[in-house]
Amino acid sequence: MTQRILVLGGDGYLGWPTAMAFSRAGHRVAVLDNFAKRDWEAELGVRPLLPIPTLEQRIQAWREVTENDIELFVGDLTDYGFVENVVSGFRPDTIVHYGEQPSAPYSMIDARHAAYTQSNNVVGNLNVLFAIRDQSPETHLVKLGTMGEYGTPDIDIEEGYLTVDHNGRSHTFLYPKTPGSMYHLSKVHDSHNIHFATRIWGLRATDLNQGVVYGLETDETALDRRLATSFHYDEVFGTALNRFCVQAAIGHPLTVYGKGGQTRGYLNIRDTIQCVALAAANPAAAGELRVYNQFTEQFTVLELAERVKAAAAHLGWDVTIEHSRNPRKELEEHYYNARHSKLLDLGLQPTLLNEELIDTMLLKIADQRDRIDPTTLVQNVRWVPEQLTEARATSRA
Ligand code: USQ
Repeated sequence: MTQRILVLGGDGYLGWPTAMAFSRAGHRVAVLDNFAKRDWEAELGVRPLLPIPTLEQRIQAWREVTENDIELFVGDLTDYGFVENVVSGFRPDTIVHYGEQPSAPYSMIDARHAAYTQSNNVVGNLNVLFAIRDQSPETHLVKLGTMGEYGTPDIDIEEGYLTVDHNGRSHTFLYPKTPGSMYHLSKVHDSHNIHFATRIWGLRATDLNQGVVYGLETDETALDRRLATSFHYDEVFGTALNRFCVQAAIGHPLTVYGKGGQTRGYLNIRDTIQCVALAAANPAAAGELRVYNQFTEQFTVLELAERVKAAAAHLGWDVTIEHSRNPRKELEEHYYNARHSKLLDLGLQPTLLNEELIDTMLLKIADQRDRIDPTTLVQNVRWVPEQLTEARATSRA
């Protein structure tokens, strides 16, 4: 069935490819963005691997290449009047919400960045919930959460909910959250607000607890250079596997933090597109919050680095792995077993990580070698400030 789909954060790494995929599938698509990511890039002196035209130019290119239109709303989700106008005007069947500050390191820079991340993300999401409630209560919200909301508990991670037996009685709660950064905390707060909106106002929502995404191409970005997505490799916005591939391409040691036993769920960007399409095609009922764990495979960071090293060796590149001091505070060896069957049940066909896929990524990245800025690979954002570490060490001595 054709839907009216509004993609929040439509200028981003995932938002733009998602918008194109829905548009190509015949849906009426609008994107919304305030271009904040481009400001954060300027603030930190980093830039995406590939040149990214303005969103207006990308929409124009999309029209030229496919004869499909994507509508554009420029504005800030923290401005309630703007959000209400967009929702009442466009009346989306589905809102796909990626419009948040997505980086854990960015949120840990200092008080200002933590407060910005949490207020931007939480207030923006709250405004979306109120606008749906008051202007378009049948709209299905598909919200990008994160696997990092759960943290790394010493028990199996269930898909959204946990039933607790206590003193002879039983109750099902949202699975307990132990997130590892101010950014991941913002998504926990969002999840609770969305749960509230489904319970109290009867809204429909799906929370996608997504793992770490990798990859630089989808079927649609591959159609034309101007349709490329904003792929980052710097310490703040780049994610593990993407960074390791860029590091391998310029002969920089792969930056495994600490022991490297940190285990996370991972997925290919092509699977993000599939998962979001499946979530949109299977809307939650009124009053229901569906939660899916959106990843296809789990790896330790050291395994990922070893795979990149092996795939690079296949191309004749000599890559080294370096266990650098971990700038984050996280477990480096831990139990991790997260359920992820609901999207497979809906028909997800996983794109699994293999050597060929890594080699394809490495070669595409190598084509852009002269655009890579190695000075942004290590930016030293620390979870615990140096002074505090020293003070704690002194007080223990
Ligand atoms: N890591 C390294 N070396 C690096 C970069 C990262 O060892 O050079 C380690 C980190 O310490 C961490 C793991 O790799 O243990 C993943 O880090 P990441 O930077 O790839 O991902 P993360 O900060 O967790 O955040 C990313 C996205 C975020 C999304 C999240 C999904 O930026 O938007 O929500 O992945 S998840 O990790 O499942 O929470």
